[in-house]
Amino acid sequence: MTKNSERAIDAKLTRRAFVGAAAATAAVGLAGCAPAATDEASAKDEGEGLAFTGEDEFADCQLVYGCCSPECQHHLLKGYVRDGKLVKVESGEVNESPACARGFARVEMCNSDKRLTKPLKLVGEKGSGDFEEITWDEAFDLIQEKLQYALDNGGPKSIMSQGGSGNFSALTSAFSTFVGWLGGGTSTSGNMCCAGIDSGLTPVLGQRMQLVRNEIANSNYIIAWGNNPVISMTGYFGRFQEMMDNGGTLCTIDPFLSETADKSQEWIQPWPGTDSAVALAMLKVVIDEGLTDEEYIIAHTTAPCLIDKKTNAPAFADPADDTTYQVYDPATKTIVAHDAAGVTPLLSVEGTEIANDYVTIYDLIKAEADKWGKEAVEAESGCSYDDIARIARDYANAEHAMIIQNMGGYQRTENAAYATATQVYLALFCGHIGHRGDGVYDACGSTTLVPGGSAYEANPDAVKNESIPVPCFGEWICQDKPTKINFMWIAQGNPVAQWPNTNSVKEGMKHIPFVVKVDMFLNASAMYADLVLPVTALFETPNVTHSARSAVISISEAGVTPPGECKTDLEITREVAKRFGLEQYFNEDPSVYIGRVLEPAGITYEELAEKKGINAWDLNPDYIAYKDGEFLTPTKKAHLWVQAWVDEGYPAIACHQRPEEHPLNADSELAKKYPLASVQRKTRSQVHTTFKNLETMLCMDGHKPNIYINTEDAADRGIAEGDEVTAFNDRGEHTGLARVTDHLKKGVVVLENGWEDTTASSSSNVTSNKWPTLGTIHCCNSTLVEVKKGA
Ligand SMILES: Nc1nc2c(c(=O)[nH]1)N[C@H]1C(S)=C(S)[C@@H](COP(=O)(O)OP(=O)(O)OC[C@H]3O[C@@H](n4cnc5c(=O)[nH]c(N)nc54)[C@H](O)[C@@H]3O)O[C@H]1N2
Ligand SMILES: Nc1nc2c(c(=O)[nH]1)N[C@H]1C(S)=C(S)[C@@H](COP(=O)(O)OP(=O)(O)OC[C@H]3O[C@@H](n4cnc5c(=O)[nH]c(N)nc54)[C@H](O)[C@@H]3O)O[C@H]1N2
Ligand code: SF4
Ligand SMILES: [Mo]
Repeated sequence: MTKNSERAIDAKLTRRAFVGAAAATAAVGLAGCAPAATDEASAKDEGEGLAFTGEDEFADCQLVYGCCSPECQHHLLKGYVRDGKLVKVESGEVNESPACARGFARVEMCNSDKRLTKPLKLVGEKGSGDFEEITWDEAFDLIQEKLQYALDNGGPKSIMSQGGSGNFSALTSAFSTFVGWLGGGTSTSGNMCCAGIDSGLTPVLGQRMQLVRNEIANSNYIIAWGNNPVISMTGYFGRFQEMMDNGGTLCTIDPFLSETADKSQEWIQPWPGTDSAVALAMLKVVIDEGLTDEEYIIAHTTAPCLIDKKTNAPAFADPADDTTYQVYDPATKTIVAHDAAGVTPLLSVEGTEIANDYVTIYDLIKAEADKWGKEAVEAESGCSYDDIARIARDYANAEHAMIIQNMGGYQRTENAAYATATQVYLALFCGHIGHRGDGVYDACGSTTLVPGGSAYEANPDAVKNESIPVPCFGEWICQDKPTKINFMWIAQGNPVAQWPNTNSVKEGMKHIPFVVKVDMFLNASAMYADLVLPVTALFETPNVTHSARSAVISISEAGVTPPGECKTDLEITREVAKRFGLEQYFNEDPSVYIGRVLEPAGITYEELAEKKGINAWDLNPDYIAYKDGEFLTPTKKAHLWVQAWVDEGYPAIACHQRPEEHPLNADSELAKKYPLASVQRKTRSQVHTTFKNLETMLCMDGHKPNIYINTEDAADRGIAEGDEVTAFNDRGEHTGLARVTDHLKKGVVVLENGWEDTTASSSSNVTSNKWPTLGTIHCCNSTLVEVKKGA
């Protein structure tokens, strides 16, 4: 007999509901995994099996469309509504890939009895959970009073408005626009997600966003570098499978046997935070064995451009114009403009008559790669050189090859900017960018294909104040640095659970006199707020998603009756704005704001309202990222020497720098005390903390966090499979169940992202909040811990 957890709960599946296992999960949405529901199902299973009854039990329902838009794949979902209640969810018709179990769990999310229904005012200490219900009028009065206090006692810069990854739809962030109209508040800097791409790829290629997802199946060799698309890009993993079915190879670089590594033909396990050494070693193989695409490098990158040895900076023809790179023309033995017609410049000027004064950028990159020969890279990464060299050759020799970076876990390591950039160097040196089946990939969506507009009019005169780097949040807030923060508004994010070093974040929250949290649930951040406001959920909120994660532009309709007194983010902002005489910026009907977002793409509100979703590929069918080697930099070439890195105090050529918190720094006091490298992973039952509080999801992955530990490391600590264990360091503790495995590099433990201290124990209790780093990186995957048995 099938285990309860694996069985479809509702045996009476209709044809429409029977869209794979997902629909079964939709039915679970209302039932959860309560024994009563499963017992009933088991009776049905034994009696009727999964018979198709022919009845359409949802025929009487109204349909409502909505875009599932946490930081994920932004699927358009089709909801079935009966008597104002959401009863079923399916994947929308226009999606490029099927929606997932989390999307279907929106049934449980909408109907959850844990939903906030009324404004809550804190009456005890922050963190105590001691709240009392108040009316919206009282809530708005309180907000007005506290905002006025902030304006009178520190000005607009003493106000923070914090978003997050909970809802990427355009109308959600109204309050941040409102703070702009107050004059401009203080924001945070540093991307908690993928700062590696922001700081390592963007300056090289000129733009962060690239859409190469549609080319995955056309590739012959793909490296999933420190990311796990089976879980984090579920909808598109079929394309990787198709690539493999066509004879292509998937290679995963991950210290852990992730679900993707498990499906790959190649898997290497570097130490966390050593990916830049691995990439440079691969580059060395490619250069030494003549596998580079010289024609491409010369035509489309700054590799042949000259660096003046005296200044250590590019030899610009016009020092005031940083696009006037120069190269050496061997035909005329002269230095000429990088874009001079008919010139084939030298990639290396070693041994030429200008060698005393100049090197090329290529020479500098080669010197960096040369540091990572067999012995060095084996010692640093713990991987075999033969494996690294084979992967390098196979990648370079493949007709079409990709490096999938997405928003990979390696980007949440201290050297993430250079880890990303060295992978980009590798792709450029092999000419694997700008053609069908090629690419260096960062997750993206419709905004790459067609432009989008802003929903709300922003204050052009809003002051941009000094920001607070997220890793320093707690510390700076408590020191009133750079300014005293009097008021904080948090929507779409859950910083107490997701920002590094939870205890310091909690201290910061306590120090701010008035914190407002707008959410569907009383989560970890709401527990540290002075006022909690209930917001409407998907299917209850009008919105539009023209986004950075899906090629489909989607509408969100309000067809479900929200519980209690929930309001939309726009409605809440409108009322606050009214009290400050700024309601004119938020007074329109949502359809007007949706129309503004769509206008630059040539789409009207009415068209989207009718079609529900529009695939932007249809509007730009010939798009290929960096087609024909044209980049979005001022020179249109890929910039391999990066001034922005120098400006932050780091080298201009990407290199490997070992993270400070690392087991290889064996002499450091920290590594002696906390010898294990911990990294984080996403699971199928959450997008960060979103979904993780739903029974459906807890049934799927268990009610407690898993802590993966290598068999030998576990034995050394007397830990057995399933034991309750605690990962800890000076910052805090994270408790979970030991998963003892050989499929994890010795010396590394894997912690799960998305748990909150309100329901279990958050892994952010231990994560590193190191700062400064190049690009203000979230260093959660450069965290040392020790693990002990017991809670
Ligand atoms: N189901 C689900 N899907 C999601 C999300 C989610 O929370 N849940 N979140 C979305 C978002 S916002 C993001 S950013 C993406 C993240 O997508 P992924 O990057 O795929 O997710 P992670 O699980 O954080 O990390 C993937 C792998 O990185 C490995 N890793 C950690 N450190 C290192 C390192 O130093 N080097 C190498 N080579 N590997 C390392 C981990 O062992 C892990 O298996 O997923 C998106 N999709
Ligand atoms: N320990 C650890 N920390 C991490 C990571 C990790 O792997 N490990 N990953 C990092 C990454 S990659 C990312 S992207 C960040 C994500 O971190 P966050 O952006 O903080 O993500 P969530 O925890 O999902 O928070 C989203 C919140 O928005 C709420 N929400 C959803 N829709 C709406 C809406 O319409 N209106 C309002 N007002 N609220 C809404 C949800 O209920 C939820 O509370 O976390 C980072 N932090
Ligand atoms: S959670 Fe992500 S993958 Fe799942 S339906 Fe929503 S957007 Fe799609
Ligand atoms: Mo992320």
